[in-house]
Amino acid sequence: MRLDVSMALMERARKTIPAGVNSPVRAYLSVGGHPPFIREAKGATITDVDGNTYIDYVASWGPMILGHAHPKVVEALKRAVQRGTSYGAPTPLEVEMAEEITSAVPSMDWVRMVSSGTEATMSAMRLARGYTGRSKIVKFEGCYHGHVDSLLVKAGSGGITFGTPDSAGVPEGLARETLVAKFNDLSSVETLFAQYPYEIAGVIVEPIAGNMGMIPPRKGFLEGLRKVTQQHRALLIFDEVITGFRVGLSGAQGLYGIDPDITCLGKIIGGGLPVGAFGGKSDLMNVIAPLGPVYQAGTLSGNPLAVTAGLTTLRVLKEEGVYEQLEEKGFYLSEGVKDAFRDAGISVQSHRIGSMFCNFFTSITVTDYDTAKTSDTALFGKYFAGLLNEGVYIAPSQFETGFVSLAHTKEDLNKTIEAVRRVAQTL
Ligand code: HOZ
Repeated sequence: MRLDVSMALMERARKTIPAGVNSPVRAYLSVGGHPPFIREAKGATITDVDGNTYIDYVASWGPMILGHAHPKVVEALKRAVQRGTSYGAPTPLEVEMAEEITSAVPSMDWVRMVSSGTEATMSAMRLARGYTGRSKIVKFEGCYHGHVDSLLVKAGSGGITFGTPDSAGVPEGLARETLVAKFNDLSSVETLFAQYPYEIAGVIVEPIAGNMGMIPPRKGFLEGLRKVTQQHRALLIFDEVITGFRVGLSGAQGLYGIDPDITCLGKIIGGGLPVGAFGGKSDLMNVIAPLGPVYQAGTLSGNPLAVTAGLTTLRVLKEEGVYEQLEEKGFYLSEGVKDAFRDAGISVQSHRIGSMFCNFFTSITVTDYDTAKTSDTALFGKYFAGLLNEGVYIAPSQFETGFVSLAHTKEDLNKTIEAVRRVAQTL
């Protein structure tokens, strides 16, 4: 595969953009090789500037659940763009969006739109602190909630990929307000509540961890979080930026039957345009400005294009049988990949929930940050490079999640399984 044009672009990009990329994992520093620069995407595939086409399982890190350039989304956007791109004023569309979200996610009576997942978690924390009058937040090792100062402590995604889970530039005083517990280990949370009984404003968690690879919650873990936060009058914040509308219409909270106090959304609700949202019960959201003292605002919040793409996406997702299809495709791919690794004699921990998946190159059961880190990242790098060369595009880091979309056909999945089979034999 030739990447000449991409390589030339990277050389040019490095002169004006740090590492040539606008988000660290895209630089391929942990897997080696050269990132293809993408020219266009359609359905389940993306095509780079050298003309190579790949079956895409990154899906823009989650949003493209319908596949790329879905005809309904494209049509809706074409119509919307002619009506202007931003007004900085209320629109009928954002009311529809709020109605769609709150009817799908029962724990959310009210929702505020923002422009990214990072803004959603940042605002959710401020809300938790403003509502409770407390300052400490509990997060989990390896969970990533965007690049919010207080949450870049033991962070997943690029943090774990590049060995910088605790970012520089976060004042010590702020980092001290973040307490870190172990994912899937309720006792580590109880210990923190015992240590700081009246100081914890909230516990923020990705109910299905998706930024240290994909790790499902253990049975009872989320229920336990719900209980312990209620006992201590702290708020439970679900970061469903990845899982919202991905594992079902009501997200991971619907799947596991837990009502958090605050939910953060992003990715899918923007249909591929920049978006985020946070919300909860009305008595809680009532403290948000201008009704209450917790300030939060944004020029592009509820942007008409982003909301149009998101609304159109949500309406397709509400059609009958959509999540069943995603489940079938996810199952088919994951079983095929597991067989391929088994036949090649490679020990892999294969995780999947619906259309989210991840393979860890380790023989140890992966349940948290420490066990995720037992994965052989050098072997992952070889696997990644092999797949890219075969025309299969997965995230360039062991510590991310793969996504199947509605656009993946049986043929795409079979081609992928065959590619994995060939690559696995070379590892
Ligand atoms: N940290 C993001 C995924 N978890 C990557 C975002 C990007 O590079 O676009």
